[in-house]
Amino acid sequence: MKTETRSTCCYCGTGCGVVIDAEDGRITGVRGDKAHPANFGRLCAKGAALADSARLDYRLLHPQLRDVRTAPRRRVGWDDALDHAARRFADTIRAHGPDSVAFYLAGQLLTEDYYVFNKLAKGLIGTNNLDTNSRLCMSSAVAGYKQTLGADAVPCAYEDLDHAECVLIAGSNAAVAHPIVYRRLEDAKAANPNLRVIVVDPRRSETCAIADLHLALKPGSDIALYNAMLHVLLKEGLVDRDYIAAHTEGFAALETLVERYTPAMVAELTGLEPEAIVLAARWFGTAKSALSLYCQGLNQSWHGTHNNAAIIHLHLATGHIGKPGSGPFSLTGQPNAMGGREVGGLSNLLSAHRDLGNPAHRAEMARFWGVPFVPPKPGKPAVELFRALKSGEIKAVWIACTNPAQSMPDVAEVRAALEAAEFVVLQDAYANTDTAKYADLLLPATSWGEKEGTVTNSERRISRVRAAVPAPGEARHDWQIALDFARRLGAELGQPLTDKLFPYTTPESIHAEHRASTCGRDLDIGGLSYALLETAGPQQWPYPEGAAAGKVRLYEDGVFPTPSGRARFVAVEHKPTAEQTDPARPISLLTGRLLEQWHGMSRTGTVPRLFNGEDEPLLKMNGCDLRHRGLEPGALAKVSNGRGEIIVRVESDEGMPRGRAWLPMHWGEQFMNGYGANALMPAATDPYSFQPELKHAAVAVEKVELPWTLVVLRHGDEASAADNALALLERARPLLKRFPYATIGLYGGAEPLVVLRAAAASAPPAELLAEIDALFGLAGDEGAIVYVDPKRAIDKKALARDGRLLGVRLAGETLAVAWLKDAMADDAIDAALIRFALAPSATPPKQAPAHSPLLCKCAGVSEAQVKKALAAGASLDAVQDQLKCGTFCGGCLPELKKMVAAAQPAAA
Ligand SMILES: Nc1nc2c(c(=O)[nH]1)N[C@H]1C(S)=C(S)[C@@H](COP(=O)(O)OP(=O)(O)OC[C@H]3O[C@@H](n4cnc5c(=O)[nH]c(N)nc54)[C@H](O)[C@@H]3O)O[C@H]1N2
Ligand SMILES: Nc1nc2c(c(=O)[nH]1)N[C@H]1C(S)=C(S)[C@@H](COP(=O)(O)OP(=O)(O)OC[C@H]3O[C@@H](n4cnc5c(=O)[nH]c(N)nc54)[C@H](O)[C@@H]3O)O[C@H]1N2
Ligand code: SF4
Ligand SMILES: [Mo]
Repeated sequence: MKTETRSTCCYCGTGCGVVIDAEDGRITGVRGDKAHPANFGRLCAKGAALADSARLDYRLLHPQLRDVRTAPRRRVGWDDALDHAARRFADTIRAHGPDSVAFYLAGQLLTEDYYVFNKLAKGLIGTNNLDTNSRLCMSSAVAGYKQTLGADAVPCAYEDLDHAECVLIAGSNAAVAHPIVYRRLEDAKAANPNLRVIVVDPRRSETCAIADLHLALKPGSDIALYNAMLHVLLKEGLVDRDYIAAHTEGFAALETLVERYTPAMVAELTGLEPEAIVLAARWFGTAKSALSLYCQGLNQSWHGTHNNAAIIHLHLATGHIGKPGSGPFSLTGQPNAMGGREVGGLSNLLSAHRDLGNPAHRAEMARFWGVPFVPPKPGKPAVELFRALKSGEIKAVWIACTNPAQSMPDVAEVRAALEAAEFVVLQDAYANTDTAKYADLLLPATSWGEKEGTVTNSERRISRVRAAVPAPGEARHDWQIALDFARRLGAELGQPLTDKLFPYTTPESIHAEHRASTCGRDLDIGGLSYALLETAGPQQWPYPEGAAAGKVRLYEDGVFPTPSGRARFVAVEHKPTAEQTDPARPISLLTGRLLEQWHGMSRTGTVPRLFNGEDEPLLKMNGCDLRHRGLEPGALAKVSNGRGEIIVRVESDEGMPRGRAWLPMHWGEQFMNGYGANALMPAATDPYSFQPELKHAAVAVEKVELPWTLVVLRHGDEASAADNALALLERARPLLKRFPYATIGLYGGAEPLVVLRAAAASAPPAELLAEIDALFGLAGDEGAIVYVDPKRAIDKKALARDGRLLGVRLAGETLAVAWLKDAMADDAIDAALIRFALAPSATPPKQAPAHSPLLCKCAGVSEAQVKKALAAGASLDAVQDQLKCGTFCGGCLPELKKMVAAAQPAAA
């Protein structure tokens, strides 16, 4: 049976609507939902690949338990698993009190999942030790909004992009991290050529492509820049004195403070030209409407709250808030970063934007839940939570939907904490994350495409998430797992209230309770229901009872949710990064994201074409810095500081100013030998938001001599569950630990390759090569050609069947990879060309068909494929229909139309 299900993309906070096609319980396709107001039918490369990632390889399908750390986990039933967990938690709570246990969750859970966990911890157990990865992500945005505007609410909407005259993008690489928001900005700029875009980012990111002005400030110096912009606005009479007088407080103190932040003084602090600072201020101040878009470049800082406040000040001082095209727009990272905040999913928050520190709020929630009290003691925020786990203050931890062994800063410490813990539960959809090996109990959760609930995107819009296929294996929904555990724990603890506290039978019943908890609050959604979302589609909050629609924009009346009704200016001062470079660690390391990958890659790492941009982690640096270290582009370097070290390949990038380097956060132990970027990042935290500084570390970058190199390129047998590319990759993962440098990944499209890269100081013993050949099905002589030169430690092997090159293992010399990887991915190597695979040459044989560059990243379609279709007479519509190119994000449409025009001049 074929079905069509409307749902929401499970990746970024843009919150794109999708239509899932399924047949006989299998997801067969995903399209953008044309009716969804976030994306109007568009999807980026990750969203476009959702159907390809909807497969069961690597999924966790059954609960697994180990009684002692040293034993392997065994498969158990759900009853055994949850009874065991309830007993362990109850024993710990009885012996050491409620604060000896903790929950660590994620902004990728649905609002309903979150709600049950929050009630379980704060209502049933009586501990506020419930924190989430939003602490690593949005907590400085929360604190920044609350300090200035009085409530944690994004006042803007996507449609403001259409009305803005100036857009200030600060510490956001939207082109990569919020691609459909970026597409909407491109549209706005095309429609209004006078729209000015300023990008504030220490490196020339992909987003700078749309910038009229790029301010490549010194890492961590944002406050100085925004204070200086305010200084210029004041000097040039560009502030709105009436707005300040009518709707704000605290301006006098800030006005005095920014007196010192002259463009000349701030040029020193930021490394920018004074003229550029003045220009940015003038553009922002003279525009009729100004919108700022910001994200982790501001949040992930040990002064992230004040980074946020400093940019919000610019809006308050100019009155660029509460009007079409204006406002401080904090882009949310995860699909439900906002929903988590709504239910109070942080250790200092309570349901519906209530504060744990507020006795009246605690009393309200205790009444609402029907529990005697909500404990007053604040819970531990993420970094402290893991420290307490290491010290033994917290003994048992329940982790759901996040992978802290990779994503937390100073990750060696976090791993030590997980080792030290008495009991670790991990509730994940995938079995192979870096955190999994620390779990005493692994619980299989359903995931995107299988579960029901709601999420809230960056513009406060609540969308439904719907199941298109049944749960795989024994996986259960996150809310069900939390509920079932809560009931058992309540029974263990002899809590008579338990059944009354957890009566839910469906996500809808949980949502109804959450909705009731918001009535009268700033995010009031008393007028929303599943039924309304069904008929009227996604809605923005607030949406109180009786409302006809949600609110597009907040603070239009200039009244703010503070005691005085006025927004507040905060006296914010420049502070450098937590760690300063010095002669021993002279490079300032930045970390962030790639378009095609999502965090620890548990899902995106299963889709070959999402590796076509980068199949190994690349450290980007300025060419001068590389030369200075004797590093050629493509060489291997050790990146280190006092916390750890990793070996990665370097790439020359002239968009990197000297003294800075950039590393993606995606690679962890599943795809490389090493813990990834967070081996290096500091756990320094912001004093208000407790968000750690995941963006900046001081490091040394040195050349490493690992002259012996190895590359394996191997096609999987996609018809075979045991030998497809994903299965091969899984089998080969243990090899990562056998070399000082090693990475593994996928590559290509329909006939994907597994790519293993390794390097060592000298050739390893022959047995290791034999082991690799055996793992990759390259052992034996049938269909194989070999080239061996023992004197130069060169040993190469290629395996072909029926004239098709299936795999190559190059050891000792690997030059051919430069062309061979693409040629194999294109399936362009026939019998006549196979011997070239073993030749020591980085240039392709002239008989080989040329590799065609990708035209459409989202659909993975090359220019050659389009040309071929056009040559056969296809129209634009037919090409799009056949190949799907240009039907997702639309970024390649101009190029595609040009190709159509060139092929069919008459028709065009
Ligand atoms: N493709 C993809 N998209 C994603 C995600 C993903 O994993 N992959 N994750 C989602 C999540 S959870 C989040 S939180 C968002 C993050 O979205 P973004 O914050 O936009 O992405 P990042 O790459 O983390 O960092 C953004 C930029 O901050 C810059 N930056 C670093 N230091 C500073 C500084 O001191 N000042 C300023 N002004 N800029 C600085 C970096 O150079 C980088 O270009 O992305 C979401 N979208
Ligand atoms: N150096 C550095 N570190 C960073 C950042 C950075 O910019 N630089 N960014 C930080 C930020 S902003 C973030 S948000 C974090 C993200 O870090 P994590 O939260 O650790 O990243 P994910 O890989 O998204 O982890 C989500 C996990 O949930 C699982 N999962 C997927 N769907 C479901 C489901 O429906 N239910 C359950 N139970 N599990 C599911 C996935 O398999 C995956 O293991 O990383 C932070 N770490
Ligand atoms: S922009 Fe891409 S990743 Fe983000 S929600 Fe839309 S399709 Fe998903
Ligand atoms: Mo995030």
